[in-house]
Amino acid sequence: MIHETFVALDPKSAYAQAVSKYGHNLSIISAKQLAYDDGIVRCEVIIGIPRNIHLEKNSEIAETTLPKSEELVLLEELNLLKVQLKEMKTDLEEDTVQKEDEEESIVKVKKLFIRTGIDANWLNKIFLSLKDTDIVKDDALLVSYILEELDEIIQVKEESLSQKKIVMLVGSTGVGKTTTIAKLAARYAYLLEKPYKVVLFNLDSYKIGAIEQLELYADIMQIEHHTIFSVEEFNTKLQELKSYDVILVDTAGMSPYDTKKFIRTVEFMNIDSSIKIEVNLVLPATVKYEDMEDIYTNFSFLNLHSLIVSKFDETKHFGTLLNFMLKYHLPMSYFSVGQEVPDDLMVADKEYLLEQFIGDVHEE
Ligand SMILES: Nc1nc2c(ncn2[C@@H]2O[C@H](COP(=O)(O)OP(=O)(O)OP(=O)(O)O)[C@@H](O)[C@H]2O)c(=O)[nH]1
Ligand SMILES: [Mg+2]
Repeated sequence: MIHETFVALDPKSAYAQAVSKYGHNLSIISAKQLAYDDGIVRCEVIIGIPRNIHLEKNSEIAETTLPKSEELVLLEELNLLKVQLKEMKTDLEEDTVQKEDEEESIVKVKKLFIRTGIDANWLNKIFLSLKDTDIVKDDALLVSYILEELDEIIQVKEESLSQKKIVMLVGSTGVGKTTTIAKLAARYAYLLEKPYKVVLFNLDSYKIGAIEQLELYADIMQIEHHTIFSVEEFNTKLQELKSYDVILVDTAGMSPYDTKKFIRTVEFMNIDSSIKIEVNLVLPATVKYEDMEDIYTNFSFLNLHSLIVSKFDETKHFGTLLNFMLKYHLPMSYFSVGQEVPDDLMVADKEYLLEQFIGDVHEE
């Protein structure tokens, strides 16, 4: 692993620079804010890059900085044109499939699925791949095929408590982090085949009442809990509570644009702990399509391990949620299906999600 520092006005932009240079297979080593001599506060993020990728990219950069001959410039332009032509061809082909072989079943099935908010481009690609097959002639077959494709792409992270771990919940404000963490605490401590030793940490000292909210749940369930105010305290407590099986960490709700809170969370994540930290993004099933991308880009900065879908009971429309999974491939771990602690929690289940979705597809 090679370390390289990226500097920007916020951690997200610094991370974006690293991604555009080296791709997605990166680790965040640390992040800090510094006031520069020009009076501007900048964020320095140290990124870990796999050695081979670092070497490959830097030799590419060295090559591209050499003066180019006219011939080379022409060749590059030609290649660019080729790519553009190919894209135009694909678009044309997709259009043709839509217009010409819009057999009745395609038109019908497409209409059903588009109504749910599922990505039309993704659907068109499926229809294109099925061109000239019998599947496109039959509504039921076509619907099953699309569901199978969804089933293949959606990933589930199995529940595993075989190793000690720190489970941290992050997400936008009010999505259900604290409620879900209380449900998880009860599940791990009392509801599985074997009781696990669970402790709750609260990093949220921003919100009025946040400490009391988690304390109340913890007291009722008789689960040890601590409010943590600094990284040092986090480290000390982790050492003291080494014998616990699961350390559940609640964090403050963060708007995806709240740089300060992101940096603070990264500091907690970067402690030198021998115990694995799993960061779970809590995302409501009611997520708006327009917000989806910002949420993912900003929270993915925290090296997400899995997705907890909250407020599953508050909607019957799962198209946007499925788009999120199709696009970002983040495996889901739990569904929060109501306000009741500890009952309203389910281990994530693809079949259940797809059943709910198909209900939405067929709703008149
Ligand atoms: N219907 C429904 N309500 C939920 C669910 N999960 C949480 N809630 C409710 O959503 C509200 C906010 O829940 P919290 O757990 O406080 O959310 P949070 O993410 O911790 O909020 P902040 O700490 O302020 O960011 C509460 O009224 C919860 O009872 C769920 O799965 N379904
Ligand atoms: Mg909370």
